[in-house]
Amino acid sequence: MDENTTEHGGRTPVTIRLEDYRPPAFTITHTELCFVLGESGSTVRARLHVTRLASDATTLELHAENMTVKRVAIDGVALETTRYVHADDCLRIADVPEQFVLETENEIHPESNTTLNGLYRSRTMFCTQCEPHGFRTITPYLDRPDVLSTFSVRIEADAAQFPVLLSNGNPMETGALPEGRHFAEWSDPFPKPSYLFALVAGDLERVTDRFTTQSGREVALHIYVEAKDLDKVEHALTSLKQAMRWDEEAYGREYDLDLFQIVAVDDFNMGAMENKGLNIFNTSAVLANPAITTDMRFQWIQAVVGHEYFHNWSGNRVTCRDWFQLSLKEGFTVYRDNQFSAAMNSPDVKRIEHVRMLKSHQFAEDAGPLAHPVQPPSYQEINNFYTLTIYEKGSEVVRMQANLLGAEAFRKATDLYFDRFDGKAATIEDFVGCMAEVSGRDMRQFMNWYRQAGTPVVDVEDLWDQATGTYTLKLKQSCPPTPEASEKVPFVIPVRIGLVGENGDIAFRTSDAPDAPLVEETVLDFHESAQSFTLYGVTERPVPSLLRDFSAPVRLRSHIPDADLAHLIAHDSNGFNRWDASQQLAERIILALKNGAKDAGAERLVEAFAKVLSAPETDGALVASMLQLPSIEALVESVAASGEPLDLDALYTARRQVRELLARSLSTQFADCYAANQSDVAYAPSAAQIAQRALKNTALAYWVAAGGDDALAACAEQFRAAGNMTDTSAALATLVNAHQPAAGAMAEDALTAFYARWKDESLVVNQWFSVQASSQRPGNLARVEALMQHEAFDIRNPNKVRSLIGGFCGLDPENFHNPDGSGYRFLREQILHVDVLNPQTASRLVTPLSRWKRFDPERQALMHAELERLAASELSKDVREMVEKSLR
Ligand code: B3K
Ligand code: ZN
Repeated sequence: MDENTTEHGGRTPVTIRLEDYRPPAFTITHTELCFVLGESGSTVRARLHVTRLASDATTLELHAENMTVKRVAIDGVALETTRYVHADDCLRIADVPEQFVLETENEIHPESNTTLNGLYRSRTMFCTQCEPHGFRTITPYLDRPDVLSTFSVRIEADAAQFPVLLSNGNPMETGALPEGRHFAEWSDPFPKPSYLFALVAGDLERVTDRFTTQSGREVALHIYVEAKDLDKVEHALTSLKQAMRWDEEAYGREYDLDLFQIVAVDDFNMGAMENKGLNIFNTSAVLANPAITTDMRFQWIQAVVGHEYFHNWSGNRVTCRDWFQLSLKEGFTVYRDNQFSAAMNSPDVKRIEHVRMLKSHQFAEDAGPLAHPVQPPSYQEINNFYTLTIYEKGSEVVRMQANLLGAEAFRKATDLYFDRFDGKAATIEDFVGCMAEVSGRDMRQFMNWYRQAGTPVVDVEDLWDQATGTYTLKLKQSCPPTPEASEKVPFVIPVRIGLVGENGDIAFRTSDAPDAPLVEETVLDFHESAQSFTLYGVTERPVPSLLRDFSAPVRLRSHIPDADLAHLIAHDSNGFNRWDASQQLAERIILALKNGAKDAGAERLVEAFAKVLSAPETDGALVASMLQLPSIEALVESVAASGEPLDLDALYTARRQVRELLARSLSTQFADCYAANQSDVAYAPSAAQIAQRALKNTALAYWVAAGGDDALAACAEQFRAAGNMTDTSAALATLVNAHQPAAGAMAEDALTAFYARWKDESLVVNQWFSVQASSQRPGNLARVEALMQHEAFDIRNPNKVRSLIGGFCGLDPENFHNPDGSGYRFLREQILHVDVLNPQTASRLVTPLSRWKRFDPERQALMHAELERLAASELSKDVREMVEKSLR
């Protein structure tokens, strides 16, 4: 009964395959819904205008989960119960005509729905989450993305408790009903799949604004929040208007309805959802003001508001044919939100943040048992496929196409895509087909990025011949085996490079023709297993600046000497590659120390950092990024890729040693930098101010790590006096992780004061949980276990689960990896607790355990045993798929 099979799984997992995709046998052209919302149970009446598409189909099969079907009628005539069967999550109706109106009435229980999927209660309000399969728990339907219908919706509810009643599209009638109830009607003229349906009923306040589109249409913008949050809406509203303008300018995409609504909801499984005309947001992804929100969060909110808005074209107007095409909308939309964030902020730093995340987390996913291609060939539970690979690698794959085509052709190709598939359900092949058609490029080999999992490895050797002035790069590519395939065919890898000489970039020629122009950068079209590229006119010894801006999501291995990396840190014209060189050099030193090297050459990093700190022309945010050492996750992946066994304890120690060495050697510079970046200008989340605070707080953390009491005192003073959450929370995190003897008591006082000040701001309490959960103090599990009992912790709220449980297992997982196995046991227990309530949130918690093969034999055995214990427990389909795949 899924889009690909007529088999029903029940409790045994069924694998759904892309190759089994069949177009729908029936479609629904118009959907009329009436919701009667109640305290215990709600009624849904539907009138579906159905048309048969496959001439031999006589039985209509609708998805229908977790509901009681009360009535079924065709064209106004109620059906005998012999004409239909509701079993195995499917409503089957025999002998249906070619075109008809199907009426159904069913009962559901949002008030006891803790899954946060379908229609549910979040505190005082009703709301929905339908992507990907929530709608089938609301009313019987063809709940698949290639069935697109217009919708008319009527909502009836108690008027005092739920004064605001919202759905997609345009508001129609409202009115009073007997017994203190009222109703509202909505109509959405744009055909959409059911996953984009939304309903909200609650006691909400509205902030309004307006936007004039490029063609002069007026759009009303409404953001709904609880009354106490009215002072936290401005940033989202500004971000929305920026996003609307940017999409017009960058992609020529204009908003289509007269109304755009956002609702903030406390209990939500992810960041936000792009329902047509009625986006629903996790409060954490929309509410902000300087007192409660950090700079990073301000920027993230801007990106999420943009992302959901951009879906109106890449997702809603053009949707996905089936869920194997998920990256069609998600990869493309992440690419669009990255471009938007880069345009609004520091482009280098935005790129760095994205690549840092990709290398720490997506590379790990791509190298582990849960690796899958950007277009997966199969799944059991589609909710498990909202992954970093679909989103972030998917975005890199779109980015490569944009760069291969160049800005102008890419814009033509996206115009063609949006025009050709408007109002339709498309595939990844349709998207890439537009790229090929516009550019005339053969994209067949490029499709390997969508069909093969794994991070390609590129090995580089180079040779400079001073006599001939030629510089030759020999590149080899390989890709480790992943669950879907052990043999890989070559990828198309665009390698953007420049050459850096003594005083900056060197110009060169890409051919030996005498009239070939001099260039400072080129993109190598690397698509065979091994290829050589020669550059001409290189008369000065070059240091190669490879894979500029991370032009392809690959792991690059070169033998550039340490001294040359240090040269790149100081002189590369490409800001991203300056950062990348700093990371490579730091990584080399950390790994050498881990392996017991007497002289790891750490002074070189100290010198390089000293230069960076004293280079006033560099963007402060870029300096702050360069000073950040590679994450433990990224280091673990590098060790694994090198084939060496991992000694995690030695790795932690080595990373700490490098950090402390930098802190001690440069403590005066860090103190000066901290002082120089103080400011009493009124807070704004502007790129310039964010850069300054990032640098100041990075310097503070190093200065404190140098061990002095003056630094600790400055940190405590910042915590006490800070006028914004960025400075407050940076000081708090630094205090919590400081090593000075006095730090423990100071951190406790700060934590107590922080909670007392912010206990009524749920989003701030999340930060309070996560700073404690990720503390690197030994024995931190006891604190986390105690916090699980805290009055502010609520296991039903995904934000709280992510802050506390996710914070302990994810941000700096040293305590999670305690060799006594206590962290692993704790996680298993929490997965089981959460799974009973909310399988989607529980399933995400499995990820840290899925990485078990990365670690030493003792840890492997402990992690494996917890996975085995999970596998032997009663599990949701979501968690079972993650656990079983992790064990393979
Ligand atoms: N499309 C939604 C994600 C839905 C996740 C369902 N488990 C949000 C987004 O990517 O914009
Ligand atoms: Zn999305």
